[in-house]
Amino acid sequence: MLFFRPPFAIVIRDRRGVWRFTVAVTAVCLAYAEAATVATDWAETSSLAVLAVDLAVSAFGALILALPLAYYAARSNLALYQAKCQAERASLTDSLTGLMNRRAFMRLAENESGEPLALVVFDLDHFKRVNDLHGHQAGDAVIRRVAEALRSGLGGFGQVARVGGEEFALLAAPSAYAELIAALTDLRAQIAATPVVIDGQTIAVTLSAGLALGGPGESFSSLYRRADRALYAAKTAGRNCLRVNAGPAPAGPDEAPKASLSA
Ligand code: GH3
Ligand code: MG
Ligand code: MG
Repeated sequence: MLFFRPPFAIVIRDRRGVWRFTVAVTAVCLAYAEAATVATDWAETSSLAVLAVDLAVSAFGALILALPLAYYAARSNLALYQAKCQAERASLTDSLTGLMNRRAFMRLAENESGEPLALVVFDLDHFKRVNDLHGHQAGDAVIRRVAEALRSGLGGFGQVARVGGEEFALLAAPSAYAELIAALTDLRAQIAATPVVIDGQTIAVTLSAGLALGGPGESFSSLYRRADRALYAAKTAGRNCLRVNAGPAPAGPDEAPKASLSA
C-alpha cells in the first residue's frame, strides 16, 4: 500500500517527453551538486583552484549518475503509458473483426448528446446453420466479411460496431435519413446477392436489420429497445429485410412501432 501519494503524476507520452524529462532531472541534479560543492568549499577553503576541481568532479558525478537513471525512469514511464494505451485500445476493439466492440459502442452512445440519433441493429439470418453446415471457422470468416461490408458501406454514416456474436450495430446522425435507408437497402441486397466463398465452400449470407430514429431527449436504452423491436419485426417478416421504427412508442413496453416499412 502507498502511504505517500505525490500530488501529481508524471506521464511521458512520446520520445520528446523522454528527452525533456531526462534533461530536466539531470539539470536539477547538476545544479544541486554544484550548489552543494560551492557551499561546502566556501566554508572550508578560499582556493579558487580547489573549488574549480571540486566543481568539475561533482558535475561529472552528477552527470554519470543522474543522466542514465533519469533516462531509464523516463523510458519506463513511456513504456507503461504505451502499454496502458494498447490495453485500452484492445479492450474497446473486437478482436475478430477489428470493429468497435459492444463496450466501446455503449460508451460512445451514452456520451452522445444533442441531436437525436439513428440506430440500426443487424443480425445474420440462420447463422447457426452456417456453423453447423460449414464449421465454426467458416462462420468466423463470414462474420469478418460482413463486418468489412458494413464498415465500407456504412462507415460514412457513423460508427459501426460488433455488439454480439453475429450482431452488429450502427449509430448514425439522423440528418442523412433518406440516404441511410437507401444505403441499408443496397447493402442488404448486395450481401444477399454475394455468397461468401471459403475453402471452396459457397455460403449464402443474409441479414435482417432494424432501424430506429431517436426522438428528442430519448435515452439510448429506449432507442436500442426500439431498434431491437424493428429487428424482431424484420425476423418475423421472413428475414433478409429492414424494418424501421420511426418514433418513440407512445406508452407501455409492448406498444407497436409508430411506423414500419420494409426494404
Ligand atoms: P436468426 O435468423 O433467428 O438470427 O437465427 P440464428 O441461427 O442466427 O440464431 P441466433 O442469433 O440465436 O444464433 C446465433 C448463432 O451465432 C449462435 C452461435 O453459434 C453463432 N455465433 C455467435 N458468435 C459467433 C462467432 O464469433 N463465431 C461463429 N462462427 N459463430 C458465432
Ligand atoms: Mg443473434
Ligand atoms: Mg442470427
